[in-house]
Amino acid sequence: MQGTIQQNLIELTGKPVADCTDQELYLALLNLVRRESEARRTPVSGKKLYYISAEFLIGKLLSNNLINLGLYDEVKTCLKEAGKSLSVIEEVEPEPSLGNGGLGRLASCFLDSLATMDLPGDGIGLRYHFGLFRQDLSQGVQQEQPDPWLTDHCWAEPTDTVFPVSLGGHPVNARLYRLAVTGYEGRTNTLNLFDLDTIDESMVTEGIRFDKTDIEKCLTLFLYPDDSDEAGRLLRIYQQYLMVSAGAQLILAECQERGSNLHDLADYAAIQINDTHPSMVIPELIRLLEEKGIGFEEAVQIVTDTCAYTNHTILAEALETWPWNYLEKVVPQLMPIIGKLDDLARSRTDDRSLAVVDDHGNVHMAHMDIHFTHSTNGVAALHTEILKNTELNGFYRLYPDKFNNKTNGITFRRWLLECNPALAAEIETLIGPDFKKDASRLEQLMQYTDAAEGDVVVLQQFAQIKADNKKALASWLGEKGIRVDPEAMFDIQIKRLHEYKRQQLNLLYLIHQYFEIKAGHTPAVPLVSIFGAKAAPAYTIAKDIIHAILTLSKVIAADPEVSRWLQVVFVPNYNVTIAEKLIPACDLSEQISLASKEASGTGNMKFMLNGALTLGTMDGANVEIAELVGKDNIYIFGASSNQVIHRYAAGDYCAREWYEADPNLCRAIDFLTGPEMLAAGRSENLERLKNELIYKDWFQTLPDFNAYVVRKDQALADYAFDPLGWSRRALINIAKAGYFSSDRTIGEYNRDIWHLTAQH
Ligand code: GL7
Repeated sequence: MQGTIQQNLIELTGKPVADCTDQELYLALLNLVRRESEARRTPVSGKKLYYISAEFLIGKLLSNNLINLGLYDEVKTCLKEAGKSLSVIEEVEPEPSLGNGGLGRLASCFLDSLATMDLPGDGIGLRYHFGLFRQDLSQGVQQEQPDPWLTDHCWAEPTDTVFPVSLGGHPVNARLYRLAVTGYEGRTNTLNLFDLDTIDESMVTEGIRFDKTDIEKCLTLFLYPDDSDEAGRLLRIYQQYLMVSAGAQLILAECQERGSNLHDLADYAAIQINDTHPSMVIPELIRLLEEKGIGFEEAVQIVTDTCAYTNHTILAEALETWPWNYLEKVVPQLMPIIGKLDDLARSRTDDRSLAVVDDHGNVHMAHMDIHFTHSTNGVAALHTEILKNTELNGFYRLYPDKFNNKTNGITFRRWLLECNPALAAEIETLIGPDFKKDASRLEQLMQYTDAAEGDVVVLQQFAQIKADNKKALASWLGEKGIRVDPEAMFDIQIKRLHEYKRQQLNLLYLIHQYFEIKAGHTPAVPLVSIFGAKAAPAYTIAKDIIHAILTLSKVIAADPEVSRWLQVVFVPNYNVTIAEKLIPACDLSEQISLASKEASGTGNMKFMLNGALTLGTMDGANVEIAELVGKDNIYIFGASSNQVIHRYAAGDYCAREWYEADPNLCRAIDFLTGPEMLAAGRSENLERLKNELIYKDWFQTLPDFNAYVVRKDQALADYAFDPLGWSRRALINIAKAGYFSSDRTIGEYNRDIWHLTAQH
């Protein structure tokens, strides 16, 4: 950078820093970051990765980019000297809600690691105008509102590049927007987002309603538009096709520019298909290659060699299948190709369950991915084993060499350096700065976890950082009118609202605790239980769970006898920015999914890195966390994945029997529709949830209830009676978190799947 920060800001704003508004400073910093990011762009030679994903949950970018460019401290000081505050200026930046959960956040962590490791790797996605939605809880139930982020000045910049895409036979132009992704002391890559010029934001009325049939006006308004009707499902296919068709054209154009003759495409591009949303890129690439004169069989081979597929879930709902006649409406040009791919797949195996098109005419996107890419990976060790042994066993037997595991990771730049600067500074004092780029160095912190006298000081310092972070969170909540006691234990469950993640199990515990306190059995320490979660707009029970938590929160707040010991907080509109405030302040991390159902989880890793202990089931990456920290430094409970899989297979799980057999459970569930809750909440939602738990309970909450209560109470007691031991165990978690750096994950993808060379 030329000149000081101050000189640059004066040049960009035309006045002294002290005279600028926060808005002006935000824009100036945005432009400064852009300039510096562009200066780090170098032309790519040879192979580049294209990570195609319906979601990129990028979070706010200003601080992150300043850190990665090495400008953060200087900017902060310069602003402070002029009486300004970077954290206040950051408030000006809207957070783009271009993702739904871990899958989208993972994609963003991967982009950060790629750039940091000097690997040429770009993202391809869509420029949704209103993102997922903004969650409003003011009425005691979730209401969805648009979440606009496209202001005049925004990180994604329009380009003159447009690609023609045919949607249901109608030609449209997909415009390319580019967003610079700057690595930590690394190269600058690009997130490519596509959009139509014809989108009409004014179509949205009454929350997030709009006419889903007017494709050219509505296509990119929202991520995951409601697909409970046919128009919604067709809209999703239109979105997916816009993304992959424009993306495939971009890839081919760039590769040809770099010297590819397309026959050798696999030497110029690695394409990672992030879950099944981008799966149509397979037939689309084949179509484009055929248009350029390459025969079908060769095109299939080229695409197979170029593409790889990541599976992120075993839940059937996310393994997309589209009826043939839907696809025919949206992408008639792909149907002959999908038909031929189906023939080809059937020629490879007699097992009809592995077909691309099943006997009912449904197209199985994941099946197409596995047949016609060279790699299929799961996202945590247990998840990959379950795919190989049960869910995708037929495919594993057909293509054993295609299957591999890539345990997820998180970028430590955002999830430690940015969100917890005090902790990062303390670690740097103890072990030096190398952990920022080589996370395995955190292991050196183990030397401070011995019980030796001298370490007490270090442990107390870590405890003090946690206490300060809790106070900071308490004051942030206080500004929103929520008062919490920072001396209490902070217990946090933040993630999408889904029955398999079992926020309802946590809810039942809190009700149980309410009764215990009423009976004079107070917990070992006051507990602040914090939730953050969005429910899919059409997911009724998920919304009922939110309502029940909000109602319980009110009931407890109105009861001084209980609220001295227990507080329940639901933070509205959970997003990346809020996660960055909550995670550094957490004592106990709730990772309580039904074993076998959470593919990996990545919040679990963020909490561990920030010195929280995990209360969890042996599911997803929790299994690897438990192996790394040892069983004394994590609270594990509940049925194992094998037990759960067998229980499903036996088909004899009866929730009602558990409800009737356990008086504590019965008392907690009945409370949902007791007089206290009905006085504060809505009977329709509460009754429905109660019935769901007693008569369905698809995710086996009730069998794990007792074990959960016991383990959680144990955690409370350990925290209360052995604070030093708690700090020691928290530090062990930090020291062992290095494995979960997304740099490690990206290193493995590159070693086994992509084979890119670092280029600075
Ligand atoms: C998810 C999984 O549910 C989650 O366990 C995993 O950590 C994440 C990233 O691999 O992918 N799959 C999915 O569809 N979403 C996820 O978060 C939305």
